[in-house]
Amino acid sequence: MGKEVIERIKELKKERNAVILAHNYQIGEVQDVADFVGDSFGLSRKAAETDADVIVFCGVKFMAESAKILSPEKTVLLPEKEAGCPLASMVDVDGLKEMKKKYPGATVVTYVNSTAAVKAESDICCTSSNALKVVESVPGNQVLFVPDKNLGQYVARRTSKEVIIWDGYCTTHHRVDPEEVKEVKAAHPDAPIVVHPECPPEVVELADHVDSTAGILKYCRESEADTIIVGTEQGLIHRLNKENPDKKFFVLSPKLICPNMKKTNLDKVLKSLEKMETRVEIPENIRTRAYNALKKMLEVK
Ligand code: CIZ
Repeated sequence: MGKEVIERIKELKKERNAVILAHNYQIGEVQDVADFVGDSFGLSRKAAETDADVIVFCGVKFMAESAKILSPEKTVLLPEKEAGCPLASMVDVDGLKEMKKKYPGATVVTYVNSTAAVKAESDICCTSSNALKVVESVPGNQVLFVPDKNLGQYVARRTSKEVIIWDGYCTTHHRVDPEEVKEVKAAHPDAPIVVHPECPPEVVELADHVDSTAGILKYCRESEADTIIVGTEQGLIHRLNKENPDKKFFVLSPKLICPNMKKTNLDKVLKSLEKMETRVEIPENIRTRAYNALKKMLEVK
C-alpha cells in the first residue's frame, strides 16, 4: 500500500510538472517523498527557482502562502486544508492596524510565521535566523515585533532598540518548561542543548545554542558531540538522523509535537495531486505588498 501510494505520487508529480516541498516538521514519510525539505521561506525560494507548474506544500497554510507570494504564476496546493498555525492566527490585520496607530513611529518587523495579509501590513519580514539582523537594520529606534513574543524577547535582549512585542506564541515551542531542560541536562551532562528561539526565554537562557531549524541542522552537522538534545518540533529529528547516522539526537521535551504539522500524510499528498486541491490563492494587492516586505528582508546585508 505505502509503495503504491509513493509510486502514484511520483507519476502524478511528473504528469503535473509538480514539485513537492516538505517542512522540517513533517512526518518522516512525507519528508522522504519530497523534492526539498527545509524551512518555510527557504522552501518557497527553492520552489520559485524551479520551472514547476505546481507546488505541493506539505506544511501549514502560512507556508503555502509564502510559496504563492514568491510564485504567483504557479499553482500552490496545501494537501491538508485544515493545517493552520495557532501562532499565525494570533495576529490579524485589524489588530495590527490598531497597534500601528498606537505606535506610529515604530517599524513593523513581522516574522515569516504569519499570514500573507499580516505580512502585507508590515514594513519588513524576518526569519528566526535573521530576526536580530533585520531589527538592527531598520531605520529608527522603535520596532513593533510581530507575532512571536519569544522570538521578540530573544531579539529585545540583544539589541539597544526599543522592541514592542506582540503577545503571540507558538503553542508547541511555548510549552517547553525550564525544569525539563534542567532534568535533561542532568541526564545527559555532556550533550549540548540546541533550541529554537520560539521557546520561552527561560528555556533559551539554559541552552548551549539557539537557532532556526536550518541553523540547528548546521550546528548538529558541525558539532563534535556524539549526542545532542534538540529543542524544536520533533519532525526535525528524522532529518537529523538521516544526515548524521553516527550521532544520537534526543528531543528536549515530549511536548514538542505540532498537531497541525502532523495532519499531512502520503494519502493526502496523493489526493492533493489527483484533485489539484487545496489551491492557495492570495488577492494580488495583498500578495504584492507581502512580497515587498519579504523582498526588503532579502536586501538586509
Ligand atoms: O519558518 C519556518 O520554517 C519555521 C516555522 C521555523 C524555522 O526556524 O525554520
